[in-house]
Amino acid sequence: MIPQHQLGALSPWLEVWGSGDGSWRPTVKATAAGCTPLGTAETSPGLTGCPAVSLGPALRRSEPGGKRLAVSCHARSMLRGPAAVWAALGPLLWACGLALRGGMLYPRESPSRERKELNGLWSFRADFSENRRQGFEQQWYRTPLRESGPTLDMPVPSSFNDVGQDRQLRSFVGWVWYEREATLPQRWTQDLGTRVVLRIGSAHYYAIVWVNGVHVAEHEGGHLPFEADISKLVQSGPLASCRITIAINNTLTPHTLPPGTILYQTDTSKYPKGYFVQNINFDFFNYAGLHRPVLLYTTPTTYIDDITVSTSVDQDTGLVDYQIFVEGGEHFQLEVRLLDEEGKVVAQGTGGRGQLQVPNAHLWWPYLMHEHPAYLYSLEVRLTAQTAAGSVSDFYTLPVGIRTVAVTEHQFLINGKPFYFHGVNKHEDADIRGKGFDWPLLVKDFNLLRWLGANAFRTSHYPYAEEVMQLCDRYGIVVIDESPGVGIVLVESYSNVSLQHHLEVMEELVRRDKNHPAVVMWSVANEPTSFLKPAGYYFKTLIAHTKALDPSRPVTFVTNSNYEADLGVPYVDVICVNSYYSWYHDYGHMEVIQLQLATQFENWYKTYQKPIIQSEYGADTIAGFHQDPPLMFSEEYQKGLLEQYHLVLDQKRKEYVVGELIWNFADFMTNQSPQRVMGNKKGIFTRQRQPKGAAFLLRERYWKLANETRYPWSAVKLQCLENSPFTL
Ligand code: GCB
Repeated sequence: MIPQHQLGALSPWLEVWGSGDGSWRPTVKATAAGCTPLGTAETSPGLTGCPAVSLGPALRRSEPGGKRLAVSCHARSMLRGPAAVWAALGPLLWACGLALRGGMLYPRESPSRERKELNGLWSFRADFSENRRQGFEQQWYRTPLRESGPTLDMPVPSSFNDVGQDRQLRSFVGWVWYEREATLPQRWTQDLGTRVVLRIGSAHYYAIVWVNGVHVAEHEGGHLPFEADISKLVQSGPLASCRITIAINNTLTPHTLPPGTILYQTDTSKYPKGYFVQNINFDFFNYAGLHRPVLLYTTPTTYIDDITVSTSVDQDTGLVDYQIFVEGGEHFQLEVRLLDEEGKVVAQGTGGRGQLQVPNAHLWWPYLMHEHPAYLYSLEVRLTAQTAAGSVSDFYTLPVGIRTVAVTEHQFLINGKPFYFHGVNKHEDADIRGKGFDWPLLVKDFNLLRWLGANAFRTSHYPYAEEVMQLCDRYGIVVIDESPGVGIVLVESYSNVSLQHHLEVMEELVRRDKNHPAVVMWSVANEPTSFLKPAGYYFKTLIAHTKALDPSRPVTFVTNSNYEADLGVPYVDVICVNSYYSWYHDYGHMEVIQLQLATQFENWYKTYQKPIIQSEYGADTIAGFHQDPPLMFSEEYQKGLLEQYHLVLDQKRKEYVVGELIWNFADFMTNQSPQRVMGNKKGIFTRQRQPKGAAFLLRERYWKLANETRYPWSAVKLQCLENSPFTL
């Protein structure tokens, strides 16, 4: 049992526990740790169906860090069985889930919008105090961080783990504190018609934000952006600068995504007092910090808050349905224009929703599927609002690709044509910066993808930076967009608290990525224990919710369960299967691969009649290890194993297999273990992006596949010419 005072130190939220008597008047048991009660309070049903929670004084005084209210149904209700619980709770949780408000448009400059990047060096301190709460007890956010103790220089964006020489910081679990001053242009602080927004691209895992000592935002989950309107704060005084403080906690629990657990070691003959480690069930290092750009941007006070675009095709005419959401005012007009790549207006409209028709539309095609892939139009939105101060305008331009996606019993169709995924799985991972966003790395990766002839990747195992998705749109690299639902293994991770959070994460992901033509499918999870009893309801709910959020794209999760036992696959549109024949079993016996792989495909297909993607396969390989005849970990073994897979894939892709994604694009860092030699070495490129032998093998294969599957069929052969491939 974990000592409660210590759990309290690490777990940043409160929970609301339902009484589960069916009437939904749950009592609130608030805990700073999910364990230690701070107080109780009665609740009453809210208007939206969400429980309106009124908190007792103990709770209102709750410690910093204890903020999030989650809805959970435990104990007594569970005794009555999941079905009864869900009959009562399901609709409520859905209603809560759908309550996510506001848009998350990527902050672009326009005549009405400015942006100021806050990347660079921030002040930093990890709270090594025993309960990790000294920062809250001493209110480090109140005054400049340097006044409460020593600070380090920390680059942003970057993970904090690998930039220093301190072993303890590398594996630190708990709260870390970031701070920097930002000087603001005078107009931002003096023009009350300007809205100033602070945007954080990704803070892993739980973040609390203060500006000039005032709490402005909180967010759970790395990998997705969040923001705070700080206009009032920066416009209320004589200051032309503001101090931004961000506290981040990388503690994972069974209910976070990804989940994790804290293990306290209490045997004092073996471990020092208070010793604990964080355990995870996923195979990558839990890098933490401010991983993506932090920036300030402006809009007018009446502004374009969100745009949703969905496209379809009627013969040669492209149809662009749009919906625009405005905040901050009631009286406004909206005009939209769609421009082609030459800047010519091809369609226009007015109002908050409508359909634009584009005769002879250039469709958005994947890389190597068409001679002009990735055609992007620009949707220019202009808002004119009447305010007390007169008329103001807001402008936002969104890239739009016109394309369709569909799934049949045995095909994945893009623009009505069969699409075969030949690509990779990636990680956001590199030396020193960890998961920190880095343009040179990103451009290198895209150059390698195109060199390889890859037309797709999966964002294994969490959403990637927005800039990555933008490049996919521009280059035609098709994306299976995955949530951080990786390592869902424990039965507690199927609880209602977990499901509620997972629903919210899917909302945040769809809200962020819905307009990217490159995104063709959502993946809600990777390798969950989908054979466990609660998995059926969990995935049914999660997938249905994701489809409700975005009816235009198929939804999947990636399985490694047995085809007869998997309780989630009945709900997916495409079956994504991971397998490691002759790697994690039958070690060294490549001769069994063909039989085992063919059986795998046949079993899944005969059970479900759905298209299948081989979503992972591969072998750890130490670059430079050679052995012939091949032995495990040599470059020859990696190539040999892939070749065996390819023999079967070449048969089954004529039937119902619609893709193959190698594990992995590049070597990446993991936790230390006897199975990992400074990380996972299944990359076809090293962590420094140099090719192993398998990269050349795959390159030959992918270009051959591209030539077989391109559209429109022409006599012209595709060839890779440095960075600008294409036809000869
Ligand atoms: C898997 C996981 C991936 C691991 C990989 C491996 O099935 O999805 O996260 O890294 O296997 O190399 O074991």
